[in-house]
Amino acid sequence: MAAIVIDQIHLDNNKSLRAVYGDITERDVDVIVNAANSYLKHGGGVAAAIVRKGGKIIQEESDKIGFVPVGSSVITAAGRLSCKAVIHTVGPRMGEGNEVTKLRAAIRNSLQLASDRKFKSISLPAISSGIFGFPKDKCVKILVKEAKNFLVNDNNTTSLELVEFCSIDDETVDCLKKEFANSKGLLNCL
Ligand code: AR6
Repeated sequence: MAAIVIDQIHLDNNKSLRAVYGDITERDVDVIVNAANSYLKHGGGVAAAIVRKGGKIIQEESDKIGFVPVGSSVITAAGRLSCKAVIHTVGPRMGEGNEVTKLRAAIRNSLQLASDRKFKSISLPAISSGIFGFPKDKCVKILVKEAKNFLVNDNNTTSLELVEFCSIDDETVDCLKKEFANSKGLLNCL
């Protein structure tokens, strides 16, 4: 499937946010993010797609890591994927409590880990908003806000130049379109 860039926001500090309609396993970025569970058993959703395309090394390295608390992120090889690594971040399951705080942490920690590894570009899926049931529109708002804050606040330190949100889900893509339009409006008012 050929990816379509839906929209892009260029921040003042030469860093960018991008929304893409496509398969995250095919993105040409330094690192992609997997929406994982705490046991790193990549059985369904985007996790299964990543292991299917990248190969069993990703599941093997995940098994060596073992347990990851909700809101935290770890990194493995990318196998046959074109990116250099995969960051596995654990979002909350809807209903477990404190979901917004946990989702924000899951996003921030994946951006921080990418930055610690000196990566310049990252692609994230709509973490928690599939099998884990977090509302899609709220997820997208949190994704865009956290990424924007990270790029602006970590201006002097982060290696990241491009944060991309990638989705194959039509409803999520619509939410991304709206959120990017809203964010641009806000930026223009500054
Ligand atoms: N590219 C981009 N987005 C995708 C792709 C893809 N190839 N495949 C799915 N999505 P989910 P979660 C979208 O369920 O809610 C797994 O079993 C999907 O449409 O993958 O955090 C894990 O092992 C949705 O919008 O993640 C965990 O147990 C978004 O990615 C659990 O699911 C996230 O959906 C995690 O559930």
